[in-house]
Amino acid sequence: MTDPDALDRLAGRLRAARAVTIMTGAGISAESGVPTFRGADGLWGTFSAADLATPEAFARDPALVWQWYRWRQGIIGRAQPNAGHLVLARLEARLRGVALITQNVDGLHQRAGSSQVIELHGNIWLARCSRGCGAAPDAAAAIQPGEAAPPPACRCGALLRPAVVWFGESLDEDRLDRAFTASRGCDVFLAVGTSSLVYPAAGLPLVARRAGALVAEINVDDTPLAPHADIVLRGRAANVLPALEQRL
Ligand code: BV8
Ligand code: ZN
Repeated sequence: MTDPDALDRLAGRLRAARAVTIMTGAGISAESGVPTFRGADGLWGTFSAADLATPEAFARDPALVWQWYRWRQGIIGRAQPNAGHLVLARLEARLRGVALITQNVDGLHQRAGSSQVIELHGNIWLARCSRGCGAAPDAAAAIQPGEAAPPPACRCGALLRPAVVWFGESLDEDRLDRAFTASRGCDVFLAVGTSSLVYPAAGLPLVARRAGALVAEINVDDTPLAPHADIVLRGRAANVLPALEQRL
């Protein structure tokens, strides 16, 4: 059971806040049936995200990388936003100055009704040119029936790639700037369902803390962020977020 005093404390600070920044990771989509990256149900058996979510893996075997992303699209396409996603969407209207940053590429926050989502690591439903010819990201090309379909090609002849950020790749500067601005300018920073291992995202709560924000975490397990958080709520996001909303 999550600590009711901690829930009350966080609810009070959220109500009083002029600006609230929320950052989510794979844990918020776990109850929607989307595997997390580092959990026991980790993504895709013998392969790990570190093996496949890299430019090197794509250069070496684009068909395998596309197969992995189509397998994930299949799961995400059948998933529904869960109670945690829905609470965060409602908080936009209930609290002041809400910014939602996500490391997830599943698009479930948008399907839950969140309107301003900063997708730090991109979106699995978009494909872009692997040569960077400037062709607009192509949603249709990213979604082709069956995992075994060959990798889609750009009109310039190069392969299309999933429009996500791989390990060793820089994040989109504009999105990163907006995320840093939201972290520096908030009174409360709430991290939900992230292992706080992947940078630069994992550095954002510390940016908020240095700027004087209250930092809170919702997670089923311990994380490297917990010792730096003012409030730690141990529990599943789909349970803790509704309990928090009831106290607002
Ligand atoms: C970059 C998109 C500049 C693709 C992803 C050494 C030290 C520091 C940094 C580095 C280093 N070596 C390399 C780096 C940089 C590297 C990095 O941080 N590596 C880490 C692993 C050490 N970062 C990068 O490469 C980034 N780029 O830095 O550019 C640069 C350039 C060149 C060279 C160096 C630097 C790019 C990072 C983005 C990678 N792309 N995904 C795709 O999705 O396919 S990362 C991937 O991990 C996902 O985006 C995911 O969102 C992200 C973070 O994982 P989480 O979301 O936290 O998920 P995870 O499974 O880990 O944890 C789930 C959590 O939920 C757990 O805590 C669990 O307890 C909890 N949970 C589970 N169920 C629930 C729950 N909580 C609540 N309720 C539940 N029900
Ligand atoms: Zn192209």
